[in-house]
Amino acid sequence: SVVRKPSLALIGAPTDIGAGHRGGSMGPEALRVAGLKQALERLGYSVEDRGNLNGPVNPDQPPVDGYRHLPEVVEWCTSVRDGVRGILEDDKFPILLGGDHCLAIGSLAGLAQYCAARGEAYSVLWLDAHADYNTAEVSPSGNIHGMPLAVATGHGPKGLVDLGPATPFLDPERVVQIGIRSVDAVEKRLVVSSGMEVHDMRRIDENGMRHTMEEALYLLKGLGGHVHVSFDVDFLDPSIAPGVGTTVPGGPTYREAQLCMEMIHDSGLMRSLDLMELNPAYDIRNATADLTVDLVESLFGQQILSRHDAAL
Ligand code: EXY
Ligand code: MN
Ligand code: MN
Ligand code: MN
Repeated sequence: SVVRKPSLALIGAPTDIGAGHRGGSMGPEALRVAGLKQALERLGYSVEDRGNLNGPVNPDQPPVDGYRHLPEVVEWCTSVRDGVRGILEDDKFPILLGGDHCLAIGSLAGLAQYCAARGEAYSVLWLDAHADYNTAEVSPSGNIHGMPLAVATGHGPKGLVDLGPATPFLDPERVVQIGIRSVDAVEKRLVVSSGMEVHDMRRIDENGMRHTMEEALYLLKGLGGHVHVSFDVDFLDPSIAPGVGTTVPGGPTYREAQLCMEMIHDSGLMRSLDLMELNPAYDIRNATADLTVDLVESLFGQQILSRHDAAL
């Protein structure tokens, strides 16, 4: 049977408000310059570019009560929430162009509102070098891009934890993380006790990417409902993706990353996507944006040869 390709809608959030370094605000445009829309259209998708959301400028201030730029982050995440929910309500597939990972609080809240209105469950596949599970009490930086999953699962400031239809708006038992290799001291304890399924780089070293993704996708398939992929580009090894704000050595190789994306595509589970933490200020010739687009093509079905036996 021919599966109808979803209509895709890009939405940019040009801000680095939650990050430790400036430059993520250029991420959306870098992805456009790298030809994201055209690449997806070549694969047969209809792609609408809804342009960029607006929000406050980055005031570049130190943390207040453990959070950097909390009021501005609330404004940006509210805008992202409404933009992503609007795309879903238009029966389209949202692709959020970041911008730093604090914005995933908005995309998750918008998805949660959409799913709650339909009595549907949702789960999250989180590709990242970082667990993003810090709280103000234990964060070494106060940067909210290190906190989105803690916030979504109810551990965060009032202005953010209540952005969804209820608090919490994400069940940690419905979160699978891939590629984790940088977790702070106390954050480790929070992650281990959270109930999230974490496939860190050690497990990937031992089991390989194929087995890791088979396990992850099997779990997500079993959970049922909408699957949201949050792709933090610093998931990738810095040797292939230097254009990010927070590099961590020892990430997936180009081939491991391609296999990861192709297996997500083959599973048919993905219903929405974040492309986060691209920071072309740390790049030359926009190479990381080009690589990101290349991997997104695999997420949406590009294959080396016509595949005869899908991985799943
Ligand atoms: N764990 C560190 C912190 O909380 O400041 C670094 C977080 C980096 C988060 C990037 C988006 O993935
Ligand atoms: Mn992240
Ligand atoms: Mn990260
Ligand atoms: Mn390609």
